Amino acid sequence: MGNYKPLTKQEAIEYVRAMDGLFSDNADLECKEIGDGNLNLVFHIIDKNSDQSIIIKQALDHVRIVESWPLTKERVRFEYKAMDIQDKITNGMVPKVYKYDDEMSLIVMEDLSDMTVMRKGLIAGEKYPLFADQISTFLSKTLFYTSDLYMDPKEKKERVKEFINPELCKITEDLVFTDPYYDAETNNINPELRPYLENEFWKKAELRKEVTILKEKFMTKAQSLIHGDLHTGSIFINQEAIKVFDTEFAFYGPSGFDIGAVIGNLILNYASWTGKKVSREFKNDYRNYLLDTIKNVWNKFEMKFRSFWDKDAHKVIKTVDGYQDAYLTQLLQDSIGMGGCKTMRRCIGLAHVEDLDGIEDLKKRAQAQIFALKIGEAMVILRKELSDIEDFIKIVQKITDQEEA
Ligand code: SR1
Ligand code: MG
Repeated sequence: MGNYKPLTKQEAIEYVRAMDGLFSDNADLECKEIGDGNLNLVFHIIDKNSDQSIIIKQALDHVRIVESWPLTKERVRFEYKAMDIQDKITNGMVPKVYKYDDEMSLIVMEDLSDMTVMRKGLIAGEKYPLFADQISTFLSKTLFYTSDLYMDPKEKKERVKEFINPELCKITEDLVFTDPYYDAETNNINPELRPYLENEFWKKAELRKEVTILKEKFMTKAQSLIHGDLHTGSIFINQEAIKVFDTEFAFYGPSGFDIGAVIGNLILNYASWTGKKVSREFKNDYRNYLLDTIKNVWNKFEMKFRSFWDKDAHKVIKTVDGYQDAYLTQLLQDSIGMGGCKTMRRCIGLAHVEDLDGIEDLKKRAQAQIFALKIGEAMVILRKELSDIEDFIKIVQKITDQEEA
């Protein structure tokens, strides 16, 4: 890592100019630093002559949003390796990589800015009818084909070793599974939400216990190679396709964490409409769309996962009566429970989401946050009672009816 230095915009241009075959010699390159995430630098470089463009993502040696928080740059290696595996398994559902530079801790990759970051699309009230089918393909393929159901056990354990990603896991252990459930210093709290947290939320001993049980599962269940941060800000989308990016949190963890991230982030958007100036008709229609999407994500995921199992699982696994059903019920419960934690952390913890923080009136924001917290809590507490996704949808509808009454 001897020659590492964070690039300036000019150095980013020089870097890609020196890459063979990327831009032509007479390219008129312009660079903008467009990183709006929590951790990294992101350079967008365009050739004004041809409109051809690329992205450089470079790790800093600290958390971008908290300069005093050091972080190893090796996360780029995890991201690159996981992208490579996901690319092969899903046949191109991640951005194309043009170069990985270990020394500079950067990846040069396909520019997908003609697509939309899904979170922004949902905030704008866009609908994506193909999303459930697309993300269920990504999830079922990556989670099945990296698991012990399919892989040679020795190779799988090599992979587990290769993907030991302690620093990024620690961020999740703290920010998703620990800090939001007490008055931790790292939390980022809307003052209008604080009374609810102090008087009610932080007194919920059962909730804190169940979240800690899920945290243990996150720390110990090396089930599949998971993306590790699959929120709607990690998905580029348009009406035809999705591309999943930002894989630096990848490690061998519980499959339900990825499925839960998708569901939890759809729930965050669902809750956010409480604080927005939209008609009741729009709100109901859009919320129904979000619940249908959640239902379809799970049902399509389950159908595809079962078909991969029937086709490609180890022979002996296929002969165990009832194992497939038991596996999928457990996975549904893990997904909803972990999705609940992902929902709650974005209301209280360090890193929030624009769906809720875009509500400027802090009282209204608190109302939407409390609604999200109630759904998140139910996801954790009631997860063990779920036998299909319809059970979960009914829980959300019930909490919504109480909210609207
Ligand atoms: C300090 S990093 C905060 C969050 O940003 C990433 O997107 C992850 O969600 C992480 O928890
Ligand atoms: Mg990220």
